[in-house]
Amino acid sequence: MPLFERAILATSKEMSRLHRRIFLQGALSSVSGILFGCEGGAEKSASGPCSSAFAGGEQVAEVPFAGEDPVAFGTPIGAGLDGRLYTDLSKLAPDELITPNELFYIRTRYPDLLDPGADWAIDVSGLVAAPVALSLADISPLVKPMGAHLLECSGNTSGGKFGLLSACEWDGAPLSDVLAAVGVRPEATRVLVSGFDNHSQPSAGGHSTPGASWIFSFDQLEAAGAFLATKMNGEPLPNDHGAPVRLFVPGWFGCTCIKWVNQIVLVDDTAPATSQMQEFASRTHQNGVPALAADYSPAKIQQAAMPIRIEKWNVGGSVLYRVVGIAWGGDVPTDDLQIAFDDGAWEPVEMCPPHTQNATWTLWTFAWKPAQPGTFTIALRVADPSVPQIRLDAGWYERSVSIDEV
Ligand SMILES: Nc1nc2c(c(=O)[nH]1)N[C@H]1C(S)=C(S)[C@@H](COP(=O)(O)O)O[C@H]1N2
Ligand SMILES: [Mo]
Repeated sequence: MPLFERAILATSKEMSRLHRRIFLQGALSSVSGILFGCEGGAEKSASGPCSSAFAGGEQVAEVPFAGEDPVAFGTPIGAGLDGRLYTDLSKLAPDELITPNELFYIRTRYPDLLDPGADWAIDVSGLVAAPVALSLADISPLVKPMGAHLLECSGNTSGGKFGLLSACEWDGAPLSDVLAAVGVRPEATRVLVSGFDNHSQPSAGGHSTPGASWIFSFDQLEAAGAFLATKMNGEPLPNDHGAPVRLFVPGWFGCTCIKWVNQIVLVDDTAPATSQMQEFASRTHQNGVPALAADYSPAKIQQAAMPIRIEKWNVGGSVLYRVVGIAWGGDVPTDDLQIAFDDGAWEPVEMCPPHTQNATWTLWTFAWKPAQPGTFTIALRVADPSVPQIRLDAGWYERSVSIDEV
C-alpha cells in the first residue's frame, strides 16, 4: 500500500469509526427501489416536477470543501505503483457523467519495464486440458460493447478529494466466453487473473506490493459480468489503464480490475489468497485477512454517496445553498438517500428525473438553508438500514464546508 494511503487509513477518524460501526452492524440484506438523478431547475419528469427552489435565482459562487488539501486534478503524478491521476468529481453534470480517458483516474502507471511494442499473450494454465497462450487475435472476436461502468479505488479518500473514482464506456470480451474457449477441467472452481506489475522503482517505503492478481469463483465472475476490457470510450485502452487488456469486474473495487493481464490460472477452493488480496483485505472490508481465496467475500462497492459541489445561490435576494452529490454502488438502485448536517435531522435529497441504474453514478441535489454561519459536516445515508452501506455507516465519504453567509 502506498505510504500516503496507509497513513490516511491508519490515522483517520474514518477508519476508527469504520471499525467501530462494523462491529455494531447487524445482518445485512438488500432492498430495491428506484434511483433518481436530478439537476434541479424546474424540469418535468415522469415522477413529477423537480424542485423549483432555485427557479429564477442565480449561482453566485462555489464554496470549497473545508479541510481538504488541494489536488492537481487531471494530471498524472508520480511513477509506477505510486503513480496517480485524480478525477475532479466537482465537474460532474447531467450531460457530463462519462469521464474522458485523459481525465479517468489512475492508480499505478504504465510499468516502465513493459515494452509497449511487444506482442501480447495471456498464458492460461492450471486446471485446464492443456496450457495455452491467448493472443489478442484470439480474444478480439469475443469483444463487444459492455456499457458504462464506474471504477473506484478501494483506497479512495479525502486526501485525493475522493478523485480515485471515474466512469466510462467499456468494450471487452466476457471472461466466461474466454474461459469457455480454453478447456477448463471439471475440478476447477476458481480463476486467478494476474497482470504485469514489474516496475524498476519500488513503491515508496515498499508499501504497495507488486504482483497484481485476484481470484474469483466462476459464480462471482458470471454474476458481476466480468470482462477482459480492450477499449475505454471507444478508444484502445490507454497505457496507464492496462493496455492492451485489463480485467473489469462491474460493481467491484478497482483492486480486482487487474491491468496488463498476462496470466489466467484455473484453480480450486484450496488456492491461497494472492498477495494483492491480502494487501487489500481491509480496504475491501474482509473479515481479517483470510488465508484462502475461497474465504474472501466479493470485493463489491456497497451503496455509497457523497457531496461533490456546494453552490451558493442568490434566489430573490436571499442566500440559498445547493448541495450537489453523487450516489453509486450497491446491488440495487435506491431513491432512499438522506442528508444530515452536523448530526442534525436526516432529510431526503432530491433524485429526479427517475434514474434506474447503478452501474455508474447518479446525481442528487439538496436545497440547503443553514440557520447560522459555521462549519458543517455533511453525512449521507440510505434510510433503510437493511441496505448494505458499510462506508456510509463509517462516515468514509463525509465532507465539511464552512458557510460565512446565510
Ligand atoms: N497490474 C496492475 N493492475 C492493477 C493495479 C496495479 O497496481 N497493477 N492496481 C489496481 C488498483 S488498486 C486499481 S484502483 C485499478 C485502477 O485502475 P485505473 O488506473 O485504470 O483507474 O487498477 C488495479 N489494477
Ligand atoms: Mo485501488
